[in-house]
Amino acid sequence: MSEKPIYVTQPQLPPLEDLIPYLEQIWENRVLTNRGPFHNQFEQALAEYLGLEHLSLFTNGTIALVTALQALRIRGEVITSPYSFVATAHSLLWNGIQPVFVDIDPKTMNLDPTKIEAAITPETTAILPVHCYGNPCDVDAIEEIADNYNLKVVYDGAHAFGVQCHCGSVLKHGDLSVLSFHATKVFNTFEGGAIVCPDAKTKQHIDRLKNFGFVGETTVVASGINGKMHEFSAALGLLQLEHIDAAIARRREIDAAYREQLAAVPGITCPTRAGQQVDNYAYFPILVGPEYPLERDAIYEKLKEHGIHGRRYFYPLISQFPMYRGLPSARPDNLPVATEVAEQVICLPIYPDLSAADVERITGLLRDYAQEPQRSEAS
Ligand code: T4K
Repeated sequence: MSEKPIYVTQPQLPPLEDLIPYLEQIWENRVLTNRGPFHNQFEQALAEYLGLEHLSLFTNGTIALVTALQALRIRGEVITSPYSFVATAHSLLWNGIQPVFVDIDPKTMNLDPTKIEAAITPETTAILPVHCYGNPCDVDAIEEIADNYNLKVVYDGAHAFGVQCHCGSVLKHGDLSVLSFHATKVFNTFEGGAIVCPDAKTKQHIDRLKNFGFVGETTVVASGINGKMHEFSAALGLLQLEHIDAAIARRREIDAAYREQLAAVPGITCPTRAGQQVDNYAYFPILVGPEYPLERDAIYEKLKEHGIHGRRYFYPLISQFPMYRGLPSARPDNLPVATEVAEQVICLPIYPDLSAADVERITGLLRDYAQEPQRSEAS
């Protein structure tokens, strides 16, 4: 097998020569971090691009999540999705909060709002839903529950860069929303993240929290953390904004090609993107059902033999990791939909530089395996 490996994603980067002037400026003025000029410029430009008024840049999405929970002083129990990257629940543990896992909706793969109320106890203080794969959560239903029970809502919007639902940016919902600009995301600053804030006062509080809690030179008002984005990431972010629309447009073509080429393959489901008015095509999950001759893990391994490295996002469920599996809400019988989806999912490669020929090669293999007579024995 001599072909170049294809990974689930490949970071999008601007032309290197375009970055040099930015680096020269950093070298010239020697401001590397702590709200430097590129940080402030990028913060504003990003808010404008996303159609938001207030956001605070962070060093990564995980520290942003931890800080968002701190900012709202969330304690006790928080209802969240088991079907996500482990950072979602880890941000709760880092705040001494107990996660309470609630099952997902099979269509959106997001928290199922009809199952949230049954999980609320006197200790519940908030809901931490995830816009999984960039599919918007049912924000209206979640807001109604939160209002009825006086709960805060922090959205993990790590996958939801640029996504708009029925009322504009999906990131406007909840008390706070968190973004990730990790290398593997639709929009990257190498590492990076942000908290979307409802108003200037909240942003000011969060700006302080990400800078150790400092106000001025000698006063510390909170036990803050170091969550600041540095100048290199911010400069890169400014450049990345110039290319993001073209990148998402290319992702859209790849998404459409996969759907068309896999439509007639029995046992392979391409979940429809649900509820986006504007989509970002962040991931391309497929579900491998019992009608397909090979089990999910067998396909995953066979594709790897051909240099195609899909990923089983999100298997195992967060609730199956050692620090969570003892929780009552982590039992698989409490999470039947998430458990089944996690057993069936593979995210296929999707990124702007993936060629049409590569997509055809991947779908061709999946069509070939579909010809096999029956599920192969354990392999
Ligand atoms: N909430 C949610 C819902 C999230 O999905 C995430 C992160 C977070 C919160 C936390 O945000 P951050 O703190 O990360 O900002 C990756 C990412 O590390 C992680 O950011 C992401 N979610 C998660 C879904 O995926 P891995 O362990 O799969 O990454 P890795 O290194 O195996 O990368 C996958 C493939 O991407 C590689 O096989 C090759 C390619 N790749 C990766 C990197 C890092 C590159 O080509 N270049 C690169 O630099 O977790």
